[in-house]
Amino acid sequence: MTYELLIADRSYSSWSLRGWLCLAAFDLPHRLIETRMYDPGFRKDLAAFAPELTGAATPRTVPLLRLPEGGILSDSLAIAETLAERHPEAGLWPSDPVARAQARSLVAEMHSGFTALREACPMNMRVAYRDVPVSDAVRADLDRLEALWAACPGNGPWLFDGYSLADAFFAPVAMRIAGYGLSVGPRAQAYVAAHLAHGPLRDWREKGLAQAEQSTYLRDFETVDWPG
Ligand SMILES: N[C@@H](CCC(=O)N[C@@H](CS)C(=O)NCC(=O)O)C(=O)O
Repeated sequence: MTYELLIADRSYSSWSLRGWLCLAAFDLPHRLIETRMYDPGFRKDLAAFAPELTGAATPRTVPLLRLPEGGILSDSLAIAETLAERHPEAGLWPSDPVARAQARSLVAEMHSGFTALREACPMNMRVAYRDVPVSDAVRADLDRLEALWAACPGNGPWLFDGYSLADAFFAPVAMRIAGYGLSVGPRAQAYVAAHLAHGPLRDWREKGLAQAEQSTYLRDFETVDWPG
């Protein structure tokens, strides 16, 4: 028995990516099931993944995690916390209690915030742009991200000592900064580069490129080569 994770479009579904990184970046065994968000079968796939949840309880979003012993989790934050609790040896959170509290706070803020950036720059791991206009609200989100990242104690490529759930939750933001060519300072650029070089994320992107493109996510900016 292993975890089962239902995800959608790899190029576009940022919450799917977070849910998957919570497993894949920590080598937790899982079976992946894939659906497509704009496919007429999307709702049916969600219902089929969790047949015990019916009516208004039927899941509406991805990712969905099924525990080996049963039980469905329908939110990436719950997936992160549950996996960390079940696999303390895998180091999903930093081991130091203060660092762990800081990492939890970052993940919670990512889960509930940065809406201007998320709305203006939907994740699209297939294409990179240049000269993307940046609103004041998006700039404020980027400034906040840079400040939060700079306040982290990690000495290596990641926010804490070793890859943690905080990095998993910021991976889609790093992809937005890379893909939309958003200007950030050298330290944040190095952090984005670490994500671009991260093996699991590169593998996820490659597999996404093999899927059909969704024109909904294309923007009318000048394109450049993917930076990673
Ligand atoms: N709070 C949820 C958000 C999940 C979410 O919004 N997923 C998007 C894909 S990235 C989705 O399933 N959208 C389909 C829809 O809203 O119909 C989480 O953290 O997992």
